[in-house]
Amino acid sequence: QQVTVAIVGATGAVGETLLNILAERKFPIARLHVLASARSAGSQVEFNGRKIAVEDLATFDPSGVDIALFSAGGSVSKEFAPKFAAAGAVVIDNSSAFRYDDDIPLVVAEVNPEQVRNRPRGIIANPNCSTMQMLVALAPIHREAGITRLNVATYQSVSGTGRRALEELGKQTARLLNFQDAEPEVYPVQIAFNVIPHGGDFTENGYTTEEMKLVWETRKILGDESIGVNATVARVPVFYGHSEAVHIETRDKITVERARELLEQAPGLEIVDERVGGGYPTAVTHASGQDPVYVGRLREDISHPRGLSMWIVADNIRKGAALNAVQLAELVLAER
Ligand code: A2P
Ligand code: 11C
Repeated sequence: QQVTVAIVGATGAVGETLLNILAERKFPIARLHVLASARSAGSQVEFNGRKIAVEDLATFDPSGVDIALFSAGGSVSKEFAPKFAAAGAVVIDNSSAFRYDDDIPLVVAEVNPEQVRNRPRGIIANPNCSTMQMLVALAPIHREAGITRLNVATYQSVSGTGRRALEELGKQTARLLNFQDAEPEVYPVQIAFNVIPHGGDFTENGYTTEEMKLVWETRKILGDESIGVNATVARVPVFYGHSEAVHIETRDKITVERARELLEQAPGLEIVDERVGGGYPTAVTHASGQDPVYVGRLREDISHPRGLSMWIVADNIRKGAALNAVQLAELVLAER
């Protein structure tokens, strides 16, 4: 049965990928509305080889929309997602606007899919990209051995910040290679040829919002408020694909062999773990443009009796955002 779908933020980095993934997965669309701000209303986006005119969200009537995929930032979601839900749509929201509300499910398709049904407000939240990819890998280990604490350092690509950041990295790189100066605009300091230990905004405890998302979202999705999470988020000059060095401590000892066995069976995940040069996943060689979460560098922590270390990489725009949103939409459709 075919449904009416609206994409809010269709001209953005995630919006474009949402359109591609809906087409790739042959999502049963009867009618598609592509929405953005008045700035781009009237321009066109491509869907399945066709051009579709962008409509202005501010004046759009949501009645008749079955599923709305929002990716236009938190303030747009706060204002418009409840209106779409009130008009009868199931909203899948990629922003952080509702993620931490108790009556909003926060769902990774491979980890807690049953939670999509639990949506009294008609809104389902899509997790942040860095939490998403980490939990596809950690959930199977948590179920078996109980993760008590984890340390994660992220290496996040600029596409996570949006289209303007993709342009900034390209332009700065070209200018610097031509001996011109590169004034930062999107990021507080130069991103080309640099690493910036900062994502989101600073909070009172010295961590940034991007770091605290890893804390709050991990606990909510795994349903365990006792897990200790210590995160450092860095932005790196990579276009697509977030990488993460993750160190976990478990309640029960788990060997690297057993962890590999569990991950081999885990959905949405591929292991690339040869202990030779290039025998590990990277953003460019594996993740960019691909659906799976890739895990490599699996090893037992030599400094802790129940510790494991690993390297987790995924395309932040695909599994980290658009793909999971479409998977959630598929779960909603399957209820019908
Ligand atoms: P627009 O093209 O009209 O600015 P990105 O994260 O890649 O920068 O994309 C953000 C997306 O959110 C774009 O599609 C952008 O549309 C959309 N957007 C931003 N602000 C609004 C708004 N106030 N109303 C509707 N869409 C918005
Ligand atoms: C980044 N994770 O890479 C962010 C982008 O909470 O959904 C997505 C922000 C969010 O900057």
